[in-house]
Amino acid sequence: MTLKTRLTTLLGIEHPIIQGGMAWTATAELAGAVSSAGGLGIIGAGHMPTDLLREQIRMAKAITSKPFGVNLMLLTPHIDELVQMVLDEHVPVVTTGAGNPGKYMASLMDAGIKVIPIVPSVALAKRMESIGADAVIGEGMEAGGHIGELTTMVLTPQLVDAVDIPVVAAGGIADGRGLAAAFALGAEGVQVGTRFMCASECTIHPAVKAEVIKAKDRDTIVTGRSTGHPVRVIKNKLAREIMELDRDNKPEEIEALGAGKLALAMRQGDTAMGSLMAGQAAAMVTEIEPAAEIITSMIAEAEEIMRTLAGRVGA
Ligand code: TUI
Repeated sequence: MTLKTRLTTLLGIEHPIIQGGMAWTATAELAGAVSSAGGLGIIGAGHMPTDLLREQIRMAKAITSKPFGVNLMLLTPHIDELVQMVLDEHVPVVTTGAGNPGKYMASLMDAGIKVIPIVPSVALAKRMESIGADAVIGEGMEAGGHIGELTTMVLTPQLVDAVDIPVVAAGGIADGRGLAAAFALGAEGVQVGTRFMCASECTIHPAVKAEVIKAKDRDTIVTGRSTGHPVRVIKNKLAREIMELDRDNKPEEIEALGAGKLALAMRQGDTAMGSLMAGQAAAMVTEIEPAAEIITSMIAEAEEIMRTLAGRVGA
């Protein structure tokens, strides 16, 4: 048994696993390792300056001959410039987050780039399909970082019913059980973020990897609801301060306090005052291991589950 779907065919990849495009976290080293291992590696552009993202794209091309992608975070002020550079560099795949990529869809498609928007709702998925998206990633609120309202369990099947393009499930998926469950819901692939934070090739500060490994079931919380951009993080001093501002309904102060804090965590290793964006699945991440191990073990485990379940049917 192999896990081939319309998604693996669309992207020309071996395994239906997309790595989350985490800002300040998903660098060329990680993306290259994931793509080389047969998944789809993604460079997280976040607020990266255009020249730095270009360098990252070229580094990924040097690391792997396989397809990889870039995640464009649509709230970034210089997004127009990033899109132009991604077009110039002929990046094979673009995923988008934190907004509606409608404005960029035609130019990306014309350049032959596969576009896979991340969506938190059925309505946005339908809109994306209607303007030519190649697939959608439905991200449940179990995920880390900026999230929507729905859980992966209820969002995924509704997306599968609503659109004809492939649906990728994201949020809370960190092992082969999650992968098999996503397939049961009708998804044709998964996006995995938090577990790849602890890939050996992930260049985030080791102190953050230690926090992910230490995290237990209730150690992430959603902060910043009052800003309209709720963000899931591992609880720390910063998160508690933001929660307090949330309670007092002070969104401007949250924006000010939050600025630069993701880089402070991921690059500097400040686990107290940095933003430890990670999903609920942090509780299921127990070790640092190569990206290839993560992928092959997830696939083997999912295949074993599917074989077992198939054997049970009619028994
Ligand atoms: O984008 C993410 N996760 C992120 S982005 C990020 S950087 C950031 N930092 C502080 C505040 C806000 C962002 C950290 N983590 N995941 C994909 C995702 N996209 N989740 C939810 C959405 C989304 C939300 C609304 C996508 C589209 C959308 O559309 C609204 C509209 O315009 O219809």
